Parts: sequence; C-alpha cells; structure tokens
Amino acid sequence: MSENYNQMWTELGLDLKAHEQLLGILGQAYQDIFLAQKNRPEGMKYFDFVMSEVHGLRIKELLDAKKQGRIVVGTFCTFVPEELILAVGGVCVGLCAGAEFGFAEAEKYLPRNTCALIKSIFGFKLGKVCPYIKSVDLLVGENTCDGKKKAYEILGTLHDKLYVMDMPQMKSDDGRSLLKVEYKKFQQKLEAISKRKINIENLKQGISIVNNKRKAVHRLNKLRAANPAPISGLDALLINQVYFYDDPIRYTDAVNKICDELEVRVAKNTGVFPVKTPRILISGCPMAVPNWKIPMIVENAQAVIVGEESCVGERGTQNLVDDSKASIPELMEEITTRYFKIDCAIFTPNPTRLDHILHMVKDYKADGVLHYCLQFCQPYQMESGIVENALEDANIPALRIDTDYSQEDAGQIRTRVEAFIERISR
Ligand code: BJ8
Repeated sequence: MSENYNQMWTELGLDLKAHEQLLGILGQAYQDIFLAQKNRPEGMKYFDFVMSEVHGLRIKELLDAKKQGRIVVGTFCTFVPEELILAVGGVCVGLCAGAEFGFAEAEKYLPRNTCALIKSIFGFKLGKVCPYIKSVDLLVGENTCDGKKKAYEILGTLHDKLYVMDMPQMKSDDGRSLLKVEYKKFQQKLEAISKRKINIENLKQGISIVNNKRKAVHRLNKLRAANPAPISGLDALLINQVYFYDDPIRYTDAVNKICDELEVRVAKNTGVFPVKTPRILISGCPMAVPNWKIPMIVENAQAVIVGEESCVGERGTQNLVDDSKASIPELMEEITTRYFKIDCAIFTPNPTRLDHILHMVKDYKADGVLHYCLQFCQPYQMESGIVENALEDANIPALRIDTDYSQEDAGQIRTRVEAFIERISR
C-alpha cells in the first residue's frame, strides 16, 4: 500500500488489529496465486495496483467523493442497476463477501448451514474489517434467494443504511412489471438520498458509462476464445472482480488497454499456456474477492479457464442497455429489459442459463465445464443436475464441485479436478 491509512481506517471504525491480520493473509495469498504466475500480460500491473490499494486509495477516493456531495452505494447483486446510481452522481461498489472471515460471529445470527457468501457479508460487517460497508450511504439488498432474503432482515438490525429491493421469481409479464416498479422505487430512493434528480442527460451518461464497461469485458471475453489462451483464467477472473470496485471509466480504459496487448499476443499466436492445454468453462455461483480457490486449483493442474458463466463474469455483464430512447420512462423500460435477461438460478424455470452455458462452451472452445456451487446454495445446487443433464445431452464433459471458502477440502478437490482434466485431455 502506498500510504499509511491507519487514521482513515480508525475514523471508519475498523478493528485495526483484525484488519491488519486480514490484509496480511490476503497479501500473501495474492503473491502466491497471482504474482507467481508466468507470462502475465503487462496490463495486469494496473489490476495488481488496484488490488494492493483496494482498502487504501480506493477508500480514500470514496471518502473524497462523499466530501464532494456524492453518495456511495454498496451492492451485493448484479440486479442492482449501476446506471441509476451514476445518474444521481453516485459511486457504486460491489461488496466482496468472498472470504471466510468472522464466521463464528456470523453464526451467532445465521444458521450454520447458510452459504459462505452470506456468512461472509456478516463476517466482514461484524468483524469490523470492511471499509466499504463502513463508507456507504446506502446498502442495497435484494430478495433473490431465500438465504439472502432472510439474512437482510437480520442485517437490517445491524446496519441502518440497508434498503431492500424486491425481486421477481419468474420471467413472466408480471415478473417484469415487478422489476420495473422496483427500479422506479430505487430511482426515487436514490434521488431522495442524493438530493439530485435523474434527467435524460445524466441517465444517458450513466447508461453509456456502464455499457462501455461491459463492452470492454466483452472484448476481453472474445480474446479468451483464442488458442493458446492469451490470459490466464485467474487474471481474467480478477479483472471481472475489480469490475465491481473500480472507478468505471478508469476501469474501462484499463481493460481496453490490456485487450490491445492481448490482441498482439493472439496475432503472434502466443499465450499463457501451450496450445494443447485443456480448456475449462466455469459455471455456477459468483466468485467474489478473494474467492480464488477453484481457479487456482484448475490452473495449477495445467488446464486453463476460458470463461465464467457467473455473475462475476458473463452472466453479470452480458447484454447492453439500449440508450437510443428519448424519454426517462423509455430508458427505464430499456434498463428493465436488460436486467430482466439475467439468468440467475433464483428464477424458475431458467432455461436461458442452459442456452448460455452451451453457447459459451462453443464460443470459447471449452473441452469441459466445471459446475461450481457453494454449499447450502439451493438455487445453484438444484440447477446443477439440470445443467449436467443438458451438458451430457450435448456430449460435453462436466464436473460438479460443491465447496465453501475454507481450504479443508482443497486436496480432495485437486484430486477430482486432476482426474477430470486427464479425462478431457484424451
Ligand atoms: S443475480 S447469482 S449476484 S443473487 S451463493 S447468496 S444464490 S445461496 S449470489 Fe447472486 Fe444476484 Fe443471482 Fe447473481 Fe444465495 Fe446461492 Fe448464496 Fe448466492
């Protein structure tokens, strides 16, 4: 970290000792997992810097933005439209929830058999180690899975800035209307706390900024279809994780720069792994920072991850908002249209997710799919059988892994992953 931020963290109410411990563990993990990789693109230096300053400089930027009268909004789900937050001049940050920290504290409020992602939200909050959750003017929950839905009721007693958005469960006309109404209510909430009105200009600008960010990651995705893969799955995942924290314009610029570099690699037929390296698509639950366990195991076993069918990945970033309309109601309609296409497993039925996985296998020339679930995540665990059947029908090898954030099962997962890689290498 470039500066000593102790005073800032103290003022935010962090537990400095616990926080230092967390940063120490993360710093070492980052060194071992990311910096130890070979043939990394030069452009990854930017993302390394962002990660090294994720609790430092970025938090300072958020606090500076607040001093200028801008609101900071924390989110946990890709259904929260960043476009509206930007339109009121706000800053949107996705809160991580990807580490096993403070679980003993979290389990005082949540049943033990709650998914690790939800426990992590509580662990970071209760352990006083997350400067983001301490900086927000609004924390947005959403009624997606039952676990999150009920957990927000409890989180609301611990955090006074929580706002919960209702969510449809079916892709019906009524479901779409519900989402539209919820986005309208969210717009009003944002306008009230920011004291700024959404108008055509700022809304179009918000849409354009987020569309550009998505276009940049679409460009990155396309480049990953090349063989040899020009970037590791770990680095590509990191870029997808930083998507949620960084300033969106600066991020877009950095992703486009790395894409320029990767284009040269593709033209020269060079990559991070040899041409015959088995190619794997990951599908399932989102992998929030610093959840790197599965990709690390896969790539250490000499396979390359070429895509993520995940909310920290293509499920979260596919599709743009049509910004050609000339009125706020029409633009709000287009925002609803774009977000309503997200094929999260909370929807029943959810056939477009299957289509998307099959397309991704084809587009990225994957040899197999690793279906990744967090234990106790009912929506994705329930869907994993449906996904597996669809892949079997299409003759695509699949491996189902259910895990959590601990390292206890790492050895067992490694053995299964290595056997799978051997199977798809033949
Ligand atoms: S749109 S995937 S980000 S809800 S892992 S908490 S589902 S029990 S994260 Fe998600 Fe939005 Fe859907 Fe995407 Fe529940 Fe499962 Fe836990 Fe999960």
